[in-house]
Amino acid sequence: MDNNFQLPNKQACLDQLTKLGIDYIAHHHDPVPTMEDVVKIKVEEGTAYVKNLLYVDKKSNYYLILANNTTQVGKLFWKTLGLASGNMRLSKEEQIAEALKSSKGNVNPFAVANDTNNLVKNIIIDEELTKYKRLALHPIENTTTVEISLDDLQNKFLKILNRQFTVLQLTDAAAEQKLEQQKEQQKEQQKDQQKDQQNQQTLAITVKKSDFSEWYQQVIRKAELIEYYDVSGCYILRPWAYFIWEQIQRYFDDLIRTEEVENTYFPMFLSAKHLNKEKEHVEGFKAEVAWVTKYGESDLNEPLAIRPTSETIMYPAFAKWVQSHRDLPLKVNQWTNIVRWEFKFPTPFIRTREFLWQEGHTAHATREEAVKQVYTILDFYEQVYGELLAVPVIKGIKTESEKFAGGDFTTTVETIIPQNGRGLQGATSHHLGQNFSKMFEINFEDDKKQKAFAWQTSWGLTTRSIGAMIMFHGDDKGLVLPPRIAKYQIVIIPIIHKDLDENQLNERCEQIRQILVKQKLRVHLDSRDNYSPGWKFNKWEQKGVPVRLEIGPGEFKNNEVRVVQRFDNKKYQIKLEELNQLTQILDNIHNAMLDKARTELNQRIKQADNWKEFMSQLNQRNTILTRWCERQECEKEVKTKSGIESKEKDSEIDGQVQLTGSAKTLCMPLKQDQLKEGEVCFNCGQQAKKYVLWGRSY
Ligand code: 87F
Repeated sequence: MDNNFQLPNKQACLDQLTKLGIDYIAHHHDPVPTMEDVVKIKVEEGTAYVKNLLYVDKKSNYYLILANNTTQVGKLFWKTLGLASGNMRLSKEEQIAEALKSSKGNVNPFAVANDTNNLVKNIIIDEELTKYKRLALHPIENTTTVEISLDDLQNKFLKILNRQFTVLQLTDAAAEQKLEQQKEQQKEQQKDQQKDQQNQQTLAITVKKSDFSEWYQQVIRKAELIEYYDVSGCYILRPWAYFIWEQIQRYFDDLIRTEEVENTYFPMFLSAKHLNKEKEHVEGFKAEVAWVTKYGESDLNEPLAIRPTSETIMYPAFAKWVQSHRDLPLKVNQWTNIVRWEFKFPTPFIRTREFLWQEGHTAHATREEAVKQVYTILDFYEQVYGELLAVPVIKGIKTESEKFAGGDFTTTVETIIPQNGRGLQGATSHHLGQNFSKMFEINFEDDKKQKAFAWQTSWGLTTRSIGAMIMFHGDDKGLVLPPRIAKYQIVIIPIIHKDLDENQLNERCEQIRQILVKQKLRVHLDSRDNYSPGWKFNKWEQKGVPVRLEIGPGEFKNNEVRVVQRFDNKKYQIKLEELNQLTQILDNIHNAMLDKARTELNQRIKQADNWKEFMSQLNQRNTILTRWCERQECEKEVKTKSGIESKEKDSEIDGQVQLTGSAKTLCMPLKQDQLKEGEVCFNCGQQAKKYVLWGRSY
């Protein structure tokens, strides 16, 4: 018998069935392209409606599946075939044509006769179908249905084509169900996780600011400033925090540009030889220097230090650049990261092993010029803190024991964290004298052709400043940002209401946003519809956005917005025509925040005339301004004695061990009251020379 026939149409197929001696019942009807149509055709008792599915994998192997109408082809089925269900696709029109010379809605087992290229690798029969007397199938075209037995299909039709089929259980109902359940469970879990994450973000801070160190940890994470990292003492600065740093950079760059300081970049590595060039000043810091000792699997010939500061990196180049007095002043600044491997307990922003800073270095022809530079920069630092971060500082000079050992004198901006009365060094500006220029031979010919050493300054401000700002202004609800550093100064929140058309409301909000953007304000419209207004209020409060604008039905109707100020929770309406007041409102907020902070700082400064008063104030978490003899031995004695007598021992403070209970000098404030004849040091009774501020410190 001819076993190499093709079946181009219905008639050829029916003829072939007769030829093969297959006993069939035929029904002629309109086309039935879908199973919905198919089941409407009346068939004999015990005849199964058959779903014909042609699958194809990525390698163009075809799988023809004859399934009972009610059977779902499960994922497990492909697994039992040793195939990945993910690779299987139902064939498209062109593929059906390619394999079976047939079309969608006309897939049937007779068309296998047309698969002359043997693309159909497997014909699979649903085990369910073995329970039926006959199968209802289309002879090539779906305008006819024939009922034939599975046996005939197998032994008379497919056999002659040299094709075999496999009977398989297409679904393991129980297993499939389990799989479905697992999927459902996974979905639920994912949902829960998402919710958890949302909650994590919005869930209120669980402690009050009075529980200070726990509060701080929660604020920096919930405000999305910091993410933890798996190297101790290193933290991820998230965009919300990095924006603040960028604002500081912009502001300070503008200031130093007025002084003709130029930005630059020096390498981060330095050799031991370089580092030790100026041994004296490095000695005290040596333990904190981090080294690179390997590349790949090999040792470096010469280990390289990672910059802890850049004096010894920069000054050899300075020596080359400075030849004549005309090369002076030389003023450079760089924004970099710094690594100091500290072993004290780390606190994000405040004390970290890697941090960001700017370091400025200048060289001048005269001492006066250098000293002037030192104080100009100190003023700039005061401005960064006051004008940008709304943090008040005290300008002062470090005592001999607290100054940068490499320099002549160190000026500083100090602040005091009101919550615990701890001093925090905000930035330092050093007069280096000629110490480094002599060491590195930074010299020049002066106008009288005499060789002279340059007078130098160096100064630095770090990401610690952000920590001070958080500590000052944050409250029980979270972060409170002063407007000039906030990524979003204003957030607009539409309050959807049934009496208000949502599109109109959103349009109004967008108009308001645009008006404010034109005023150069940083505005965000939070129109997400998957969060409630209440959720958004909390979220943006936690992140510290200075002003929230609410627009609900009342505001919409009256052409108003509701203003809510973050720092004092003041709420009021303003008219749309008054939106231009917002710049002023933000300025007022800044000023009010700074005023409040200054009051709080001042409350932490007490005076003491004797030891008893001194210790009493220290134990009430204050800093203390005293008359002082300016002797280093006396300073040391105060430090030791206060440590011993301190009620707050190391381990008790804020639940952290990093801070000592002893008091040290923070600075000698630039603003000094005149000392009167005969006034003496609070500690030793010798003649007083200066007022000095003492405190526990970070
Ligand atoms: C740690 C390791 C090695 C501070 C260090 O303040 C060296 C040092 O020299 C070090 N920690 N210092 C003092 C940095 C002085 C000075 N440098 C320029 C500044 C501001 C920027």
